[in-house]
Amino acid sequence: MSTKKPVRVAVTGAAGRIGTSIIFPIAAGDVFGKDTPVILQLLELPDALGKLRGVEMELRDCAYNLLRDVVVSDDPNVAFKDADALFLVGSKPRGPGMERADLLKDNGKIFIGQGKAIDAVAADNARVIVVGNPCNTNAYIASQMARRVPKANFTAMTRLDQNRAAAQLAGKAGVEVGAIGNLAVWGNHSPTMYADYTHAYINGRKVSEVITDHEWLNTAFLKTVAQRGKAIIDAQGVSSAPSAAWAAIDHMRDWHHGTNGRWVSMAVPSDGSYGIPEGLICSFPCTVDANGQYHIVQGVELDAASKAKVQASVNELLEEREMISGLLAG
Ligand code: NAX
Repeated sequence: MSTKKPVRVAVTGAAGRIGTSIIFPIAAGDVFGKDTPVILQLLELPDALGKLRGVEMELRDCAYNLLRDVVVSDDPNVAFKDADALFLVGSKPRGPGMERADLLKDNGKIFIGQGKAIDAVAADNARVIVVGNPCNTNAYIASQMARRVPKANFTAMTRLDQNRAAAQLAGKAGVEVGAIGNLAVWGNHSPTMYADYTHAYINGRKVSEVITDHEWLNTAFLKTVAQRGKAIIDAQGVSSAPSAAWAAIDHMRDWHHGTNGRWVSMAVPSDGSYGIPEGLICSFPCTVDANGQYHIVQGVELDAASKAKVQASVNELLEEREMISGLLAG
């Protein structure tokens, strides 16, 4: 039996499609390591607690060696208590005819409450990944509630966009996905995000040397990645869940264990790098050091076309921030 201190992991929306897909690999040791016990602290809306009890039974029935306990609650102050890592997945979906501004405001209220609860009861160095959309701005809202937990610990997920882009490039080049490096997603997790392949390599060679169909790279590739969420909904009638859950696991695992110089896309509070306004939660290429500290990769030369794409996505983030400014002031 491992004598390591268990990692307390909170997951919101845990009875939902992504939440359910996240918690089993966490309990199996896929995020914090095969020698690290975990305690899962699951949050749901009151109406979904019955369903969550069923998920809890299944979790226990997997008899995971590393799973020390499961806490189920509809109260963030209970589910987030002493949490070391938090996956904020639960949020209100966009309904038919709903304006983006309304969605931002409705979700903003959730993330104000959850941000306050994190600051009140989570571990001092709690690490947060927001998956629930609009995830960058939801993470920004939660980060603004933090007084004790560092704001830098509030991140949002763009790893799914990176994984989608890597899979497309690998498929086109006929190589395994692990051959792709230095792929960077910039901006907002929305169709405006920019999957920048111009610095990426395939088995050490520039992407544009290996994939000579530059027309594909600059049109179909970028469009496929940007529109992938919609394509999945069109095909299966529901949004991506297993791939989103796996991307969240990739994000937290890399943040925990480090990336050994490998670039990973994370939406993190801007420190002003690349002229992106400070505090805005924007996707950058990052590396994570052996102490689990992430760093925005510096010195990436963006050509004029890349700069314009990044700026368009940053402008969308600024608009979203403007739309919720009243909530934060109130
Ligand atoms: P589901 O509707 O299956 O599950 C959401 C769950 O969250 C529900 O069980 C609901 O009861 C719960 N919930 C809602 N408000 C809550 C609150 N205040 N506290 C606790 N639980 C709450 O949706 P699912 O497919 O799991 O998607 C979850 C979120 O991920 C959505 O916002 C979705 O848009 C977002 N996504 C984000 C992606 C990303 O790359 N960042 C990609 C996939 C996905 O679209």
